[in-house]
Amino acid sequence: MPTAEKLKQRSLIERYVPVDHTQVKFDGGFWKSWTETVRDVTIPTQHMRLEEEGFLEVLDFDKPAGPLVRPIQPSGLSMQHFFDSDFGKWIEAASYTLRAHPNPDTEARIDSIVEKLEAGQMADGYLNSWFIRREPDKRWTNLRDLHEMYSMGHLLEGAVAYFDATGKRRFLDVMIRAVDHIIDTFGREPGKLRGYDAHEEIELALIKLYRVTKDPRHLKLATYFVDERGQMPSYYDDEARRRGEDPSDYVFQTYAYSQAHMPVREQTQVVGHAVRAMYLFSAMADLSVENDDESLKVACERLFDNLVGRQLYVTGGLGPSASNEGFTREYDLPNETAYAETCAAVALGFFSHRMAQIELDSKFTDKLETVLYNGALSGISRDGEHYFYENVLESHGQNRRWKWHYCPCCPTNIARFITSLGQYFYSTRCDEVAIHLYGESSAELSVGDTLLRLKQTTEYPWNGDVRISVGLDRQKRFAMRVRVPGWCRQAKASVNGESIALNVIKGYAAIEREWLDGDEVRLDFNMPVDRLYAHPAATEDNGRFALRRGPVIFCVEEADIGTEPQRLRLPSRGEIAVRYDDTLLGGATVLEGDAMEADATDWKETLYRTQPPALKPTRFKAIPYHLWANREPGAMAVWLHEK
Ligand code: FUB
Ligand code: ZN
Repeated sequence: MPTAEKLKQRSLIERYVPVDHTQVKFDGGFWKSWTETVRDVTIPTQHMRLEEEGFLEVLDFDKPAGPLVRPIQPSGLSMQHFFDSDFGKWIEAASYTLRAHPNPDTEARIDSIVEKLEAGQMADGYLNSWFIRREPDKRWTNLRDLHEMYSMGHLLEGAVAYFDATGKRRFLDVMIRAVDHIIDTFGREPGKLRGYDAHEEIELALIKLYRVTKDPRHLKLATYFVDERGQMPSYYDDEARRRGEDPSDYVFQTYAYSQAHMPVREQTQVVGHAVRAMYLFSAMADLSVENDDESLKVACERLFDNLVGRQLYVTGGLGPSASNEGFTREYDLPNETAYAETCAAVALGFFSHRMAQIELDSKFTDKLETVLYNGALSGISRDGEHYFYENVLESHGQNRRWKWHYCPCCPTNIARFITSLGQYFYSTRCDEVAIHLYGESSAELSVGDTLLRLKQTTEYPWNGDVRISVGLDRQKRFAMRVRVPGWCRQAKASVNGESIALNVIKGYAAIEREWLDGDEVRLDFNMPVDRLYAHPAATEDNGRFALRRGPVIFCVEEADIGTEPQRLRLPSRGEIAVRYDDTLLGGATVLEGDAMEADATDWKETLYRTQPPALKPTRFKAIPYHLWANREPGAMAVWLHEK
């Protein structure tokens, strides 16, 4: 039997470590304009919104709290309870831009928030603006509904990112004191509360903190929160009784809403609130590595498979229902009423990415890529200052992007995803580098003791031809593990012009050799237009297909065809033309082809009749789903009726 210590060493050796996001630069291609827009437009305008909408006023600890701007909901929660999380996430997103693009103005804004947080922090370390200013006597009395640790978790992630970017410790120290307070308050030791927050988030934040501080107490607390979740009798029942409430009056009726209905290792189906689930699973994946806990890895993989196999929209959106912001029954994937919150897609990106570091399998990175180009990116407009909270797959024109949202959790989430994008491209392990994502970029990474420069030249995702040039100061033997995307059925590769066979294992092919400076790998991922069909149990999609090319899912928008796409019937076979349209929202690939349109001209005032409508020939144009709703209002559909 290997000792625990040996197991720990083994897992640390086997795990892939993602590059730091600053090691990858998007100096051209698809991501250049998105990353610049988010840095130069999204980050400053989000701060403006936080100010305009009074979010930052919650930090005026020296003034009496003003009237509520967000009413209390039936659960007892006001969105104001978690305003801290919004600027915490904004700080995190902004911090990711600072190392490569120092910005004294942004730093000053962050410092001003940190100063206020520090001034408001209670003597025992407690830090949550709502409770400090409004209900100090109620702190830690309702973990089920009120998001105390969710907010602290986002502040903590912000503090770690800001420390990382600037080396300034102040915010980090404030948050370490807050964590010390949580350690004193929660746990299995006598005298402590055996609670955990119903909205997961702090768990993954604590692991980030642990990776900076190496303080085992930080890891222990994260482990405790994950292990304690779902233990019976439920903490939330006891807590409700202590508040004088009947636990059965719980608005959401089941603790599955918070993945707290059973211990996490026993869960087999992804249930409840989608963002919560993805944050929890991300923490579980991290802990499986840090604690070398195979049982958590197994649970994560089972849950991932359930999600992807039965509950995920083709766009990578997840959580179909508004009523619980989450999952319902398996295969319930309504299109027009899809909730598919941007935060949930971003968080699936976090979860998938973590899983890929534990086990190099492109089933994980395929989903990271799907959310990246589709269900998460659709959450932000091309101008970088309008957002979707819900990412429907079909609309009659009623869905428009918001300048800000009543509950603005999504804008800062998509911002932090894009400002830290580089980390998702590569990871390393001993003498190996794994290439997960493709896109025009240049990177500097360390493979073993050697500095490696990788430059990707490509029009990806519009084109599957990727050239990767290798820069080395001295020759070096290592394995380059290249991902062959799951959507690609025909991949070719060459090194320095000589074809090589790709031996693909779990979606990655290793090219191992003595690499020299100037070597070039060429990957050619054949990228046909695919018609995708859904499982028959996903009944809304019966008789329809979705168009995919490479990692991009397409949709048809009324703006391009002058009628509702729901009226079209598309042929199940035949050529669909691919064209790069440089006039479309900064340039994008579009798909075009023949279709039929249900003709209404001879229907007059008739609503129903015994004759089906005549079909008249027309053309269709499909654009990338992530670009929809950036032009005039109109209908849109991802799933298109088949003729
Ligand atoms: O409750 C905090 C955040 O706001 C959740 O993660 C989102 O679903 C939204 O409800
Ligand atoms: Zn959100």
